[in-house]
Parts: sequence; C-alpha cells; structure tokens
Amino acid sequence: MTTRPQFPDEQSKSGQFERQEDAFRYFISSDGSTPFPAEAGRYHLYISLACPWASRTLIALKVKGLEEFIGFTVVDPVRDDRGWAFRDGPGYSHDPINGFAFLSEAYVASDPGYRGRVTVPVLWDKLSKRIVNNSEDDICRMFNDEFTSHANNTDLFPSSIRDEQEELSRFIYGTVNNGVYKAGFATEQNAYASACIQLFKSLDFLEERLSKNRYLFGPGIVEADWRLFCTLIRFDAVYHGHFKCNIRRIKDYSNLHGYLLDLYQQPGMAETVNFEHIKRHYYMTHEEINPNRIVPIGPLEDFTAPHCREKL
Ligand SMILES: N[C@@H](CCC(=O)N[C@@H](CS)C(=O)NCC(=O)O)C(=O)O
Repeated sequence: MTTRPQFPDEQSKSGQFERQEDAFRYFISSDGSTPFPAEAGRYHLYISLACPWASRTLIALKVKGLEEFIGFTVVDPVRDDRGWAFRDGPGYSHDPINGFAFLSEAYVASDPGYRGRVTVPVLWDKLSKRIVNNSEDDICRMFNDEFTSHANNTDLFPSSIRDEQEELSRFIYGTVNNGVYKAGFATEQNAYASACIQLFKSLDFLEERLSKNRYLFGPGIVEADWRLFCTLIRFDAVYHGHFKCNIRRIKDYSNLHGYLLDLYQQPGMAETVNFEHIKRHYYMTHEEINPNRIVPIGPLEDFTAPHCREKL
C-alpha cells in the first residue's frame, strides 16, 4: 500500500522523497563582479528557526559576526496550506522589511511565474527588491567569503581541507540532513527502510570519526560541523519519533552526543535553537504524518551538561 505523500511532485514511483532544486542562485560579490555587491544593510534573511537548512544560515551569520550588517526575520513555525507566514508571536514576527504576510510574496515578486515550493532560507535584496538566493549552501558560502570588509576572519571553509570538506558535506547532506527527510517522507516501506538504515550507517561512521577528533576536521569548527549540528540538535526531539528514525537516539552515541553539546555551547549558538518552534513546526505542519497534530511533551534534554570533549 502507498500512503499519501507530503509533496506529491517530489515523490518517485517507488515512494522515495526527491527534493526540488533551489530556484534562486544569484551571487553576492565582494569585488562588484556580480549585480549584488556585498554592502552593509542591503540584504535581509528570512528564516524559520524550525528549519535545519535555514538555521545553518543563521549560524553562519552569527559565527561570521554579520548580524549588524544583515538583518533577519523569523517566520511563524506552523505552516498551513498558504505556506510560511509572517505573524507576531514568541520568537517570530511580522515582516519589517516588505510587510509581506506570506513568504510566497517574496517568491512571486522575484519570479511572477514561480511554481515550486516556497522554502526558507531566503536572502532578500532590499535595493532591487528580489530574492538573491534561496540555497543555504550558497548563502553560507557568501557569508564566509564575500563580506570581507564586515565579517570576522573565522574561516568555515579552509582551503587546506577544501576537497575533503566538500566530499564529507555531500555525504552528510545526502544521508543525514536529507536522510531524515527521505525516511520521514517515504511512502513505501522499502523506501523508508533503506533511507533509515543508510542514515544510521552514516551516524555510526561519524561516531567513529568523532572518537579521534573533537570536530570533523580536527580542532577547528568548519561548515560541515554546523551542517551536521543542525540535524543532530533536532534528532531526538523530532526525527526519532516523527520521522521514525528510531534505531538509536543521538543520546545513545557517546561521541556524537558530546559533540552536539559542545557545538550547542559555542557562543551565541543556543540562541539559534528553539525547541518550541522545532517541535510545533514538524508535528503540526506535516499532517500526512501526524494527522492529530499533537506535539509531544518530551524528551527531557539538557544541552548545557558538560561535554568532556576538550581532551580530544
Ligand atoms: N534549500 C534546501 C531546502 C529548504 C527547505 O526545504 N526548507 C523547508 C523547511 S525545513 C521549507 O521551507 N519547506 C516549505 C514547504 O515545504 O512548503 C535544500 O535544497 O535542501
């Protein structure tokens, strides 16, 4: 039996979830080589604190010290059939830049014929009044490389590990970040099982890798770490139950769990995590998976506990 898919246009015949491509891929440049120069105060980020992809851009913004130069607005975590909306509530707000009621207005303003899914994150250009980019990978890269006159010199993409980081990031994206969605949005038992098994194989591999090094590439935190963090922090609260990724919890992995606490305790990072938004979003928005929209109370977790990773 095939169940109803969350996104019918992104479902293969064998029940696999196949994510749409990001639609807007313009680049901001520090040297004026593109129509979008890296000017302070010109760009604005629309995000959801529930979303792992969007949260990664907020993390990059903070890690690079760009908050003063690029503002951000958080959408209502609960999405209905009108898509992401701007409303005032705890941790989210109306849109102070354009007064949009729905994020779809930003997509239509940028491409009146846009027919795809309206997703976060969105990087908006206040001057040309359009979306520059809605790919979190591109946005993190631009924050790291292009705002050279404004950002600090933390390097999330060191050139010394360029190829290895790209390879590991692809692997984390395919089997972990998107792996939980492939399991959760599968509409056939086999599609679910293969995504779930691959996900845990990858977690086992990362657990082993993190037994030797404090972070994925040694003593310094890079983009691949934040990419993994965004899935790990949501794992026990939503992916384990809601997406049925329940072979183990992150709590059951000693290295991954310590690593997760360590990253959470980095300056400013706890502010990027909002479990109210995370749990309400997933459990209340995906009605195909959770029709009664009940949001679980647990799990009880203390991300401020000692992580004991300094010794590595
Ligand atoms: N850009 C990301 C995907 C971004 C994304 O799917 N964000 C979700 C939130 S977690 C979203 O906005 N979904 C809106 C929708 O499904 O209608 C990618 O290519 O992997």
